[in-house]
Amino acid sequence: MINKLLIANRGEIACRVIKTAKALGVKTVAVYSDADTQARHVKMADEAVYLGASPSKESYLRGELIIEKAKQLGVDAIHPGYGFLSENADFANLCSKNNIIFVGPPASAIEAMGSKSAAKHIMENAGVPLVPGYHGDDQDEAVLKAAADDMGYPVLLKAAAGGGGKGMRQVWNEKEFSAALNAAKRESMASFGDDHMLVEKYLTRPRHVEIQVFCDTLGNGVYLFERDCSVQRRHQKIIEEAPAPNMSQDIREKMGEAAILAAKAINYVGAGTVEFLLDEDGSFYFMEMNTRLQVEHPVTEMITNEDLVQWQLTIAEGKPIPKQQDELTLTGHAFEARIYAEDPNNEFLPSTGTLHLLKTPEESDVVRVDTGVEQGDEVSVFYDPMIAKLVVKGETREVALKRLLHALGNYHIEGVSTNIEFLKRVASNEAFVNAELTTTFVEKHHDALFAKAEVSDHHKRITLPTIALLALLHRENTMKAKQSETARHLPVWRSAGAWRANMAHSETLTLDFGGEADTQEFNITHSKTTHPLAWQVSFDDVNVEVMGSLSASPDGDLILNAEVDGYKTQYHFAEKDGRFTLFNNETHSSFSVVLPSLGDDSDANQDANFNAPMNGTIVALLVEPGQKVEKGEPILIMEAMKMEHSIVAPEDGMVESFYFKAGELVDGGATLLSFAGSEKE
Ligand code: MV4
Repeated sequence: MINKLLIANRGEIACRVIKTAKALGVKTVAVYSDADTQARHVKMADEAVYLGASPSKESYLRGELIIEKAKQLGVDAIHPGYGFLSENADFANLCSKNNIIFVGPPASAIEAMGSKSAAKHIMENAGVPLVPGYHGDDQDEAVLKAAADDMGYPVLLKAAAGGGGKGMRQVWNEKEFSAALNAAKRESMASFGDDHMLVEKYLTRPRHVEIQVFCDTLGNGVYLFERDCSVQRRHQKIIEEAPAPNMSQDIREKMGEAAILAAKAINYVGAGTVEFLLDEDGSFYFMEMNTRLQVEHPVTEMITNEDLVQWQLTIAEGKPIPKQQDELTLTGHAFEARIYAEDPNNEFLPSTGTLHLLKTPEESDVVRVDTGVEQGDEVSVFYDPMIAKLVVKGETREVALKRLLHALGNYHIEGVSTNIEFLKRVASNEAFVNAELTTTFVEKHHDALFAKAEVSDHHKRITLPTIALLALLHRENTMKAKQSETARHLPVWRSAGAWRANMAHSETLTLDFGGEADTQEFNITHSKTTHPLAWQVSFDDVNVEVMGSLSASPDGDLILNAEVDGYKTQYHFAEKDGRFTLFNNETHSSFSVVLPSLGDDSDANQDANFNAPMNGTIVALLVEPGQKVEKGEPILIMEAMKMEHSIVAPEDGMVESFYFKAGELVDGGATLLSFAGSEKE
């Protein structure tokens, strides 16, 4: 009986395993490194033990330390998750030697699947279909070439010690064979210290279809149908789905039975995944077997309504698999999109930083977010930059896909680059919608997936004016807040075109959207309507009235209710260090306000403008003409629109003369004073 479970992992899978353990009343122990001291999985577990420094080999890969901690805490079982020690036969053996249940397959099964060529020999003997090819020990070039000639070109050279796409090379005709073979052997020796090669018939448009299998210690084995993981980039899965689209029941059953054959061939126990290449003609071929719970297991849970971690724990306790094959049903369709902190515009390199905005789609029985992070967490360089898995289901693939797109539209992250926009592109791509899936999907549709986003009419006529509205409303709020702090001397205007609250004349508002020269200027005039928070916004051929209000929801989300040219809708927004993010299901935009530069003295005076921005009354002259003043020092206060405003010195210097006395009325636009910068004195 498992009463206490240690999860030898981190991130979303650790949280996911803890969730099921808690539901079963199993006590949980988390492990953590320096970087994960405040991590979500540590907070979710009943207990947590420190392993060491952030690099995995100094923490999460320290098998002996993990065992030692497990024994100290009276742990019955260890769940390895995926990655880290999950397919480490030595660690599985170490658990057994210390009478700790390893929630996974026997070490012998892990070892058997560790070598791709050994795995193929085992499967060949078990009658599992393999891609036509040569997997022999005789590595003489003539033997390999003869095999290639016999099966016909194109062929694929694969490093026996390789995997996950490493050490593969296509050969399109016999003339290329010798050079390609020697290059592939050199690469394999350099990468894996071994240059054994397999030669296979190259399937040019295969699908990656994998079968979820479960075997118990009593000889039972079932498959929980299939997942299509064809949409990959450089062997990184992007979106997975279950079941595989357009999969016939006949092929499903044949593939499932082949997967069970494969599992039984290695006396498998626990959760396993048998990967196949599915060719266009419906034939399928064993690729490899993964001896762990896969990242994408949630789509299988969605269509079977089974908890696969609960199955793992049940089997690890020596009990039979919870259901027989004929009790398992496939209902609906599910997708999983992997949300990554990476930059699709920069070779998908990982993006690190603080998740200062993390707004996830609302969860339900059809929308699930498996994540290991919370708002404010750091995405570090030490680990896989996965932020979450977004999993949705629907009665049909079409419904599920619509839900996926909608949920992606409600996933908002600031602080790191993410692949969310890229995921939306994939999910809305016509070929994807039509389930035209092959492992070459991303390269085949590269231009569509990576084209620069066009500025839509909606973005130009609604979103951009809304962004200007947010900037203006936020300024108003800031002004009022400061006013209430009796900060009367507010440098609300410091030079032409600067920010001015409640002004009654036009100004230029410049917003910076990031990227080179990606700024937009807006001409703003205070609308003639009676509404105090309405403006006329114009740029290019757009000229609309905007109005709205800012508020906070009960759970603290900041909300903008906007009306642009009569179109009303609601947005969430965030602001941090002057950078704004505005978002709703249709929109996600980040920007900052470009304040006119007052920094360099050379143009301070040219830009500085001492004109009354509106009708008002001079309240006080704060310095004497000729008196030296410092940059930013208040020099005049006037009252306008029931608010006091001050003009501050744009630089060190002095007021030469004032043109009005305290108490005098001034017209908007009247020059109030003349100023000489210190350089000119
Ligand atoms: C293949 C293949 C086409 N023909 N074998 C890629 C990594 C490893 N899982 C095996 N892989 C492939 N083996 C033959 N005979 C195409 C791939 C392949 C691939 C397979 C599954 C998912 C994505 C892939 C991306 C590129 C190539």
